[in-house]
Amino acid sequence: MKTRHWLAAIASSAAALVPFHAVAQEVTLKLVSAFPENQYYVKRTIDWIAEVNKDGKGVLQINFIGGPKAIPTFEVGKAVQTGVVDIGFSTGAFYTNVMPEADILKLSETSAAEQRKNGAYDLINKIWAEKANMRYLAKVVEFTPFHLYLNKKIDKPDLTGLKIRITPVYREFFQAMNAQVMTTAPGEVYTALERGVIDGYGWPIHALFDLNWQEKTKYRVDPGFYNAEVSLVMNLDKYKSLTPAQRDFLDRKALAYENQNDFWKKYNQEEAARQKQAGIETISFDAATSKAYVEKAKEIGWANAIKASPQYGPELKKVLAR
Ligand code: 173
Repeated sequence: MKTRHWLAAIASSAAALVPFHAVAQEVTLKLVSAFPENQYYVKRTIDWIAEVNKDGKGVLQINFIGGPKAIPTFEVGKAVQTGVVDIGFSTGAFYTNVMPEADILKLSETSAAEQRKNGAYDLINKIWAEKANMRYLAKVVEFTPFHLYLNKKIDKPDLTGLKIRITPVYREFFQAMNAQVMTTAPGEVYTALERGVIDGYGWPIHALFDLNWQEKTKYRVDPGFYNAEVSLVMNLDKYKSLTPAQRDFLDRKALAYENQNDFWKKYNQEEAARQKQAGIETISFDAATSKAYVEKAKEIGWANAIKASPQYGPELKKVLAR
């Protein structure tokens, strides 16, 4: 009896001496960007990381590893899935090699804020967990249409004879207009334009200037279509290994970043004006053709989503489409 008391006393005083809580509580997560480091997206994310690191002392820190020079654009998803890195800053089109569902988020017509409420965010996390071993932390770019940019003039939505740079975002839509397509990471587009290897490319309304593509771009086709999705995704095992306090902190910081998405509305208007100033002409169709163009993009997008994921395509449509 006496001996056991004595042992217990030693054990508890030893525990008191070792501040194991303090040691275990700070974790450092590695983050890599699938977008080139000179993109404004990445600057915003680096600013967010600085905030996280300022407020997260003793709880959670993020270490920015770099962009596609560290891990190539189309490999970032795999790196997150397997835990080579903890967090990826990417878009679904860049990790369809992990699961086809990734590219379906471009079809969102509901906002990220609405998706937090209508079950979409939970469904996304169910799919991302099951099929990609990922936690979808936050969407940080939205309200941003994609456009077709060209160096040869067209007068109707027909891309016969034109070679167009794509990612999975645009593939089926541009092919339906008879384009010859070529997939490249953003980092390779400038050289492809410069060498005349491509006659155009798909890209959001913004961020041309980040990569100097305005120097090599003559036309933007209006209207835009779909809704660019850029997000922070995390290795699920790592996410689960966080303490409740760390997870809560990270969730709150990611949500705060997502809550700034209205920023893109004004920014996109400014970017369109900047394109005009840089001499990029717009190609527009008549009202009926424009309407059919956008509808066709949507129809092809969902048909392909459901074909690629008969299991989750229809479920996603219910919460993403209007
Ligand atoms: O065109 C692309 O590289 C692409 O798919 C994309 C997706 C979201 C934001 C920016 C680009």
